[in-house]
Amino acid sequence: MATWLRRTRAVAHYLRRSSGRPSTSRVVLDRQGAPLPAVPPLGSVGIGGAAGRISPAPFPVFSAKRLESTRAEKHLVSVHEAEDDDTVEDDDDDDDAQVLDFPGGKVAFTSRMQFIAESAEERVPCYRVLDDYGQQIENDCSAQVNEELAVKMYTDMVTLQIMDAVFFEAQRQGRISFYLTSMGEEAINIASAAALTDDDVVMPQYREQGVLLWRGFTLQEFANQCFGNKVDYGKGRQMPIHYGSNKHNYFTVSSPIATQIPQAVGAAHSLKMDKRSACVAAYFGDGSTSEGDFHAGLNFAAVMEAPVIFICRNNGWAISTHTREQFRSDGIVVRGQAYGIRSIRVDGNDALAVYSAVREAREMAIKDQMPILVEALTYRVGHHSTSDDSTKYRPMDEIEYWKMSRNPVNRFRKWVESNTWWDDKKEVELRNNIRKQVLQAIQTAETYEKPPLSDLFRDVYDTLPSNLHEQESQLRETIKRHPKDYPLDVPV
Ligand SMILES: Cc1ncc(C[n+]2csc(CCOP(=O)(O)OP(=O)(O)O)c2C)c(N)n1
Repeated sequence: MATWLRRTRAVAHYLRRSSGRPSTSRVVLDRQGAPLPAVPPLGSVGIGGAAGRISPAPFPVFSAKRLESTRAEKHLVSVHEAEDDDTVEDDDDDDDAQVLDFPGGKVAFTSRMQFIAESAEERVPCYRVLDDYGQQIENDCSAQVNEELAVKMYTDMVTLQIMDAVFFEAQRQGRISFYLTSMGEEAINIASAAALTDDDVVMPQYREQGVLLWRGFTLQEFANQCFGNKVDYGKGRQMPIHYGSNKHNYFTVSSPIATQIPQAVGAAHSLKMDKRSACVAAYFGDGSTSEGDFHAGLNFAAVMEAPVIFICRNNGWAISTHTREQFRSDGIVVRGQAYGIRSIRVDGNDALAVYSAVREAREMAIKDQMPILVEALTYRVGHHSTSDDSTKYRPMDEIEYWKMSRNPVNRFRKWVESNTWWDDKKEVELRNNIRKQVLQAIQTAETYEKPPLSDLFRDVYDTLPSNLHEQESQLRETIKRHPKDYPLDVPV
């Protein structure tokens, strides 16, 4: 067998040489899609070779640039070619040195039957910069977070906390129909947003209101959306918390989970075609990774080499489904490599770690035109939404532990304070001030009228089609017949 394989290879190698083709027929394209100089055949460069003179490939260009994730293939190429050059000693019994020239890359043979283990010996470690007490572990932290940035990050984390708490109460008082907090995930929200630029497109799931806050969406705009009043950009046609803003490059939240993932890849591919110096940040939870869209999206991104950062908030729970019931892999991070995507696991409750990981991810996504996966480990401290009571399916002490001991806002505050950029006086002033602003925003939002009934049927088609005309008339008839069943504050 070994002899037959070697002979076959020798014939193929002879044919390649006599046709003048290099033994590596793959052509590499640069980032602009132009072919890079062909890799010369071994032995053609150097003393007496064609050093510095690389002739263009005499055959069509088929394949594109390869990612680092396929570097194993390159390794095998060198083994194979070294053999072709007869620099490797012959050994009839050495099947291990032989390779299968398979579409997509050469694969080494082995005579050892070995299944790949279902999990690695050790879990992928979690990158962090701050210890549990908010002290910086490494002094040479790659993230250059100066006073101005640190204070803005901290104040936005506090604003997010207060907005969530007050809006949650507003729902309990019956003033809005629904709300969903990001409690416990303030660091992922704000620090990842801080690491992006406004040109980067955000495709949110629904627990990323802090990203929009960071970009300048005002408390009033948040309140208008939740109250569905006539100045809400969605004209009251979405449930509360389905924010969106063209101005802030933030796609509207859509409830079916994971749909944003393949969409993000498409958007990233379009940024690539337009040669824009920007990427897409797609946010999602651990539960979303059980959707087919997650897998389709990651594979699509890897193959298209799309500049997208997948930011997975692994918060332990998908409503009442624990991650143990969701997957058996070592979280999400290991799946990146399976799809050929560079990936990192980061402490999602460490604002500095999230900031530096996402900043680096952005740099690589844009410079190297490739997708990156960031798995941020965190915990959903709040209920899933106002429609949920999480104490029914998880222990109170688990919630308390994450709320108190692993609180990302307190931890970041300790670091900001240790730099003498923050103190108790500023803290009290900030919290009072933000609370007043949120309450004011709610009061103002309540004073606006609701959007008119006709808005329900507009904005999808240029001219209203007959079936929507019919539905509108039917609705008006029904309201006339049952006036008590419809809200009085919607202008008919
Ligand atoms: C396609 C689809 N299936 C199911 C649901 C119901 N659902 C809403 S949120 C949610 C849990 C999502 O969990 P995760 O992605 O971990 O995000 P988290 O809420 O923890 O932030 C589910 C199953 C949905 N909205 N869309």
